[in-house]
Amino acid sequence: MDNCIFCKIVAKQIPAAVVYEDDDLLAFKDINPAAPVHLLVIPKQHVSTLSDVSDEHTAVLGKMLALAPKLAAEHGVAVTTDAQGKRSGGFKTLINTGPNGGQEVYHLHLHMYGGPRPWRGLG
Ligand code: DGP
Repeated sequence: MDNCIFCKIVAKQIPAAVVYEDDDLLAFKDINPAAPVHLLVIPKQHVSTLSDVSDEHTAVLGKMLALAPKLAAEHGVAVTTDAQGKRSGGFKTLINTGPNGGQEVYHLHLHMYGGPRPWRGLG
């Protein structure tokens, strides 16, 4: 898609700190991180928003979500449970959709936030 910044990252026309790539997905570090770990997972195929997905996108959406805990483990922010059963760590996933959803880049992306709090502007 012309003039889509994330399509340009997929095409390696502009640089990004890529942390994962396969035939369908790319994941890279957010340029303006709101948390110690802030990654973006995108489909390589251009889809503007979550409102634009259809049944053909179900598999890639599932892959995006399933990648998040793998990235969390690789970046040290997975949920862990101690011998007493107390959980620590963990991460947040978020998809902003449209103007009221706070979406700024119109190429579907899943935010993955983690690491020690506080995080900027996130609950
Ligand atoms: P959203 O508001 O959900 O559309 O968030 C878009 C995110 O994309 C925002 O956190 C900043 C990030 N971003 C924007 N442009 C670039 C870029 O050129 N490179 C990288 N790595 N991230 C970008």
